[in-house]
Amino acid sequence: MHRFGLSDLRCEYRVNPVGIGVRIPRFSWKLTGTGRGIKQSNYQIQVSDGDPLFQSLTWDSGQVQSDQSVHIQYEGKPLKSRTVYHYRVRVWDSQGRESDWIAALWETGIMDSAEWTAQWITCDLERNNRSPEASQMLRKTFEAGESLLSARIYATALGIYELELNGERLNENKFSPGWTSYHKRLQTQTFDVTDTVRRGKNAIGIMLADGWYKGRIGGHPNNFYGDQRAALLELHLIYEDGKQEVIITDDSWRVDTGPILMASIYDGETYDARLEKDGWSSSSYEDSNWLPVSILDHGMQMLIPQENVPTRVMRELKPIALLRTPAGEDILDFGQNMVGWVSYSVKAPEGTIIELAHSEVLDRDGNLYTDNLRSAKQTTRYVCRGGVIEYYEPRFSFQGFRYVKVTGYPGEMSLEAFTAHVIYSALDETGVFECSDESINKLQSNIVWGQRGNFLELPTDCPQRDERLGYTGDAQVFIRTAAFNMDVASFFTKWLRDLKADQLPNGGVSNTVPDTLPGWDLHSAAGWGDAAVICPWTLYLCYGDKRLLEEQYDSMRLWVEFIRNLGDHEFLWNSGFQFGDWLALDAPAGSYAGATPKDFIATAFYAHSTDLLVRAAQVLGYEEDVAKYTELRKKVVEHFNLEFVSKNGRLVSPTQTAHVLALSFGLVEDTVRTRVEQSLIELLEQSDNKLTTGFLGTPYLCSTLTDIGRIDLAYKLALSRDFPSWLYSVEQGATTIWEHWDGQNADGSFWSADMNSFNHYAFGAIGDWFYRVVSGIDTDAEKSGFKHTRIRPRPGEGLNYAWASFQSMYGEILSLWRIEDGMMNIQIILAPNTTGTVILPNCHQEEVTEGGIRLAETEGVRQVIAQDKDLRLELDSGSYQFQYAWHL
Ligand code: RAM
Repeated sequence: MHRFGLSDLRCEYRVNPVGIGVRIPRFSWKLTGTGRGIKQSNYQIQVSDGDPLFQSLTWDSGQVQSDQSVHIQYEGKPLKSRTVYHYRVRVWDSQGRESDWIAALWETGIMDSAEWTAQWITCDLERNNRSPEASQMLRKTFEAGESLLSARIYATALGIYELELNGERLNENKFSPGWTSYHKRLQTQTFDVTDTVRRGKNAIGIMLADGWYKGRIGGHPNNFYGDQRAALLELHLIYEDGKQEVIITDDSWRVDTGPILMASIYDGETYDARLEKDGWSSSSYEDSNWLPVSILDHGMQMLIPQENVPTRVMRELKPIALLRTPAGEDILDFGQNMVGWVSYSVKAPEGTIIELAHSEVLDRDGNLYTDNLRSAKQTTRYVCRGGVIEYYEPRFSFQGFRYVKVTGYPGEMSLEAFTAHVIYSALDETGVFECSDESINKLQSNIVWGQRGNFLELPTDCPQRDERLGYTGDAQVFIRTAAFNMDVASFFTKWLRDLKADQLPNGGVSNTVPDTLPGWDLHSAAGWGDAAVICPWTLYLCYGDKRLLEEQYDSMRLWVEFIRNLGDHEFLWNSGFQFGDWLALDAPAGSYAGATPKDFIATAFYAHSTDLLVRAAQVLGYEEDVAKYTELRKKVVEHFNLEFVSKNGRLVSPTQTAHVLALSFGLVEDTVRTRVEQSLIELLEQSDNKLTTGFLGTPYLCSTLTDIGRIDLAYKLALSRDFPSWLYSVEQGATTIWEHWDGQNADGSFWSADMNSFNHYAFGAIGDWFYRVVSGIDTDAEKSGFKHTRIRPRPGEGLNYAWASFQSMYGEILSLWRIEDGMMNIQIILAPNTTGTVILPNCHQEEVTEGGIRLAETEGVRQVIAQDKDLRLELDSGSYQFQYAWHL
């Protein structure tokens, strides 16, 4: 008998989440076991409020006959705030085997904003003769009694904050409370401090900096969201006898400034260690010369328990070299473009100033290059206290860099003294793609590093220059790749709620979320605003998250209605602000927008978003909308053809992007389609098989070529090392994805100083093609979230093996192909409780074996159908090894 059980219990996608606010949380688990065809037949969930022994239950699902093992909704009594819920699950499989109970927990935060009793505290630094740029330190002492059962802090800030308790930094979270559309939604955090609070006197300290709230953002000077930082905190002490005490932020707190003289997301941090206030967050600290705080009337209605995963230091890197540049600068090379900060230790005389300037690249001469950062300074400055070995690490600013110019560091610099801390939202990595071409593997690594660098609180365009904004277009083109590489469900759920919160009353969508361009007319560009529809749909495909689709549905529909109501043509999108095919190589001189007409692109996206809206309405059973938007899409496609396609099938725009969008979004049919397919190939030939596409065309280029039967061309493009191509940047030594195809030329010069980030994931959307086409792992919209997986490995010239593994919510899905000694070997893994359709390329049933056994006799293979030159198999879960002679 095979082993059987379950593992990885999750509540709202997370293992033992603390401080969440979901009122009807959903549970997921994975079935484990060896062998094929593992299928859940029944499950049982029990939930108890505070009782790990499950003696009193708030919900018992009873034995439910169902194969559902993800997103099962809690159906017990209404949940209470600030409560630990234990839950346990057991399952039965189709052979009647029963698993053990597996238990986990989740804890609610303050779920209703009206429950907050604390007051917002602040201090007008300027009026109190303190520098307004300096970080505030706020503190309060309190007494705790005996026999404490639990202690929790609930907190948030206008700005970003860190907590200390009794002289200790509280936890690993960085940049709390994260970035949301602050006036509408502000996340609150929960910290378990049971072990840190002690009997007798205690002290809490809050460090508070500008962050996104008060710092400069995009083109805005300071104070974008507000001109006062503030903190809000409640400490709940619960004793064994049931007694409760609550310590809150109120006018009894004291405030002062300290060593952090300046902290800015873009510009860096200045820290004067001589101004440290030793022991400031311990109870014995003397604060009589600190200032009283003032109360800020800010309201509580925007408070929501944390939705995103927290931001953390996710890895650390050591410099690989110390460079002395022609300009005589000392530069640390960390070997990898990344995002985070650099810490170091130093022993130097009092007042020594050490400065670290961060940059992504060196210029042609090998000197530090910072022009592409525009106005962002990303420089940290530390003033030594003197006499001892000092350690410095910034707190409230992050940098995008590979190189660090160090000035003022005394004596010989040792690489050992410096560490780079890579910081991003603590997302689990779920995907691996690897193949026989090392440059492609490097490209895949660059894509993942781009995601690490730009998934800090929200999907940003870039992490280094004076933007770092949640550009919707970038997020939309990359989300599918992102969802393979990492578990981005909570991350995007939170971001989409901000998108919805910031959506204009007429359905328009800001080009950055949170909206940092308010009041401008520059919203709702095609391919940007469409994130409102594309992102929830993609999450539905990848995670089967129907609730999110439901939640976002109005926002999706409003977006389509916005387009419909725009301008004077109901079925064409030919007005409003547009970015076009951003940074395409066919852009006319002096423009960032490619040559494809903007109304062509916009109308294509109009049809695409309407199409996805129809699919969402189908999933949700909104029949009226299905009919209504099917009709609308038909009209849009009709008018697209009238406006942009000649009767004989010639597109008005002879660009690769125009052809790719028309084909990929299914806008042309029959003979017209055939002609458009042909012209795409001709266009490629004319440009010597070089791509010319920008942000909007590139993501669909290789998949379109694959769909029209020219996967050979897709392989050629993907494997090309010549400019312009993905591997060109790899050849130039890139360690992340460049914003522009020729960010840096072979001679070391730059295409421009202005729009030239070296960590911009948009073109990294090719990752999706690696996973979905080369290794061939794809979702099935009917049974989304990998309940059923379609696997179609697609070998091509230039590779002799490729494999991808993906940790779905059900467990691992793997596809590997390898051509060796004239044999094709294909390994497939389908997670327990799932099924798959697998297409074995180029073979006949008789010649295929699985684990040495003929297909007809293979356990788990339910159906074999010959399909063109391929073989289509319907498989049960499990691991399979197929083999057959490979001849083309
Ligand atoms: C640039 C951003 C981003 C792009 C917009 C249009 O400045 O970096 O990538 O989406 O503009």
